[in-house]
Amino acid sequence: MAQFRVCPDSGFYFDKSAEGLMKANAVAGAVALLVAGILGLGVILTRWQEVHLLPADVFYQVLTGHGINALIFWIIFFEMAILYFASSTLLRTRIAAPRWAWAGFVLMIVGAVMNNIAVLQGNSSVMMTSYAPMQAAPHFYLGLILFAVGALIGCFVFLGTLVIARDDHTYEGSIPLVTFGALTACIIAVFTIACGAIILVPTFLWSIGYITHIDAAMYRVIWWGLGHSSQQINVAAHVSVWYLIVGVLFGARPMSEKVSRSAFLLYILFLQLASAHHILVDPGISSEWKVFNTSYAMYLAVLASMVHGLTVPGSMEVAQRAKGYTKGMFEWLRKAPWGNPVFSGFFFSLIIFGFIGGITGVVMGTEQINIIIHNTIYVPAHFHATVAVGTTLTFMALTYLLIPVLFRRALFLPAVARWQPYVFSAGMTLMILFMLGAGTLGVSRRHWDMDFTGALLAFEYPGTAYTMMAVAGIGGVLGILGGAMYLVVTVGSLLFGKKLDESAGLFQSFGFPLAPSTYNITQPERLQMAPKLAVEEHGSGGFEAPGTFALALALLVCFVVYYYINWDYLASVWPLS
Ligand code: HEM
Ligand SMILES: [Cu+2]
Repeated sequence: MAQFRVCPDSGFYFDKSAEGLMKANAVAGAVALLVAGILGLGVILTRWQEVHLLPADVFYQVLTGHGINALIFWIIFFEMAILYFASSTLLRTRIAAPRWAWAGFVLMIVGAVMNNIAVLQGNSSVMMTSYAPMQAAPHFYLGLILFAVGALIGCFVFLGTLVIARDDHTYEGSIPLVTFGALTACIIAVFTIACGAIILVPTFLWSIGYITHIDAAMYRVIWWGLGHSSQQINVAAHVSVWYLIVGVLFGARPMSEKVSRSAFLLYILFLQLASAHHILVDPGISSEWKVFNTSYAMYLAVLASMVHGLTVPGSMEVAQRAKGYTKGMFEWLRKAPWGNPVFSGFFFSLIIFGFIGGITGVVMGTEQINIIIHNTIYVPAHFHATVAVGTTLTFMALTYLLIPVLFRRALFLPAVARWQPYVFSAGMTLMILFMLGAGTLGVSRRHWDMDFTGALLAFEYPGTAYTMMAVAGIGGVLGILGGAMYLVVTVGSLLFGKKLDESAGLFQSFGFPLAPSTYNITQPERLQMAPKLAVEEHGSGGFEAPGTFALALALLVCFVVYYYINWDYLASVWPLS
């Protein structure tokens, strides 16, 4: 029975059932992003002290909803779409157990809606981390548990699909790098969801009264097994998408497959351990463990990201140079398709993830200097560089790539799409940099009132802290505008975009298959192993990506200077001399 179609523009094969799942998950993710964005506006307009939009209780409620919808629901729905794409489309195989995959999707929807209802009802404003002994309504936890079970089913469908592809010999050699990266993400996801179950199931039972006590320290350690590892899923997923995008746009192949694969393995081996930075000031946890985590384990984890940060632009540079863009250090970059949002979105996410997210991450991960900014607004600044620009912007870029290929629609308002990555990156960068500054001055995260109105022990921040939060506010509003542009383009494309396939109607945009005659391929051609790359063959060809090397050195210099500044700052806060 024919069940595959081939996209005439890209050459990607789509299995009929997998295609519907990709669409449905991506659309559900976009809805969560919409909710998160609206709530994010409330958050940032409250933290901008001169505006101070929301009253305290609503602020914490809105912050809870913002964090969960953005970090959990948007990203994980979208990652499910990526898992199905990376397995079934990239390996040219039918998907395993599509009914199970749909059941998982339904569970995820039910869970997400249930959790949002709990937050909306107002007695679950416990933040995304829901630290015990703060207690939320039972359906807050139950929603998260159902969502996680659904996602776990998706992971097993992905693994099953890999097995089918291997048994059917749909590809030669080992699985492609992008699929390998997705596999890493999936393995970490299973670990993550296990931690989530270990801690959230008892917490749920506690909320309905079956368990009398949840140990706060235990909760935090295990919860971060979920909270931190899930960020590694995101990194593994968006790095895989980077490889995909440079492959599609430039025909680039990794500089060295082996090195890139080893770097993915480092994620599995070390990043979970690195979760200690979240509990560095917690009592009851040994110093040895903290020190081990914030030194060796963290460096090995960071090393992996640095390898990808080098080989992704490096492979793009090699491909561009092969096309003749060899003038000077940076012609390959100057002549890149800057007007194509797939490229600009990917490249900005790479740069901001590396320069801002990476550097601040190492600073926060270092036990000694972490103490300067622990629990300040510096922390959300850091992770907006990693997840809101790194992961989210990468997924936005991928969406622009997928709308014609997967949804068979042309982009709606292409001029808006072209500017979207610029507006979003500019706004977020402004917000991030100024929140970093305010955090260094001590401004707390998750804090409704910088003025400490009516507090018994008054405290006054320097005037610059207020100014910085105001500039961050302006940046945040600009970032929200960029997010809104993304949603206008994507939703607009799904509803009104020019049809690239006659049967791509309204329902097809939300998961229904195209006309039966489109699926006219019974078994896609076998995926051939690509010939060896020239750069992999000779031993001493020199470093063929000097521009990338220069960028990497610039990163190193920024890091060293900034690291030194923080140690210096620590010495002045706490005189050692
Ligand atoms: C452009 C839109 C965005 C704006 C203006 C924004 C603004 C903010 C601000 C100001 C905070 C910190 C509040 C505080 O600690 O007092 C925050 C928290 C947070 N944001 Fe965003 N954000 C945006 C997009 C995103 C995205 C895309 C993600 C994830 C993919 C995200 C994930 C989070 C998370 C997880 C928190 C922490 C919530 C908590 O502390 O429990 N945000 N956001
Ligand atoms: Cu972490």
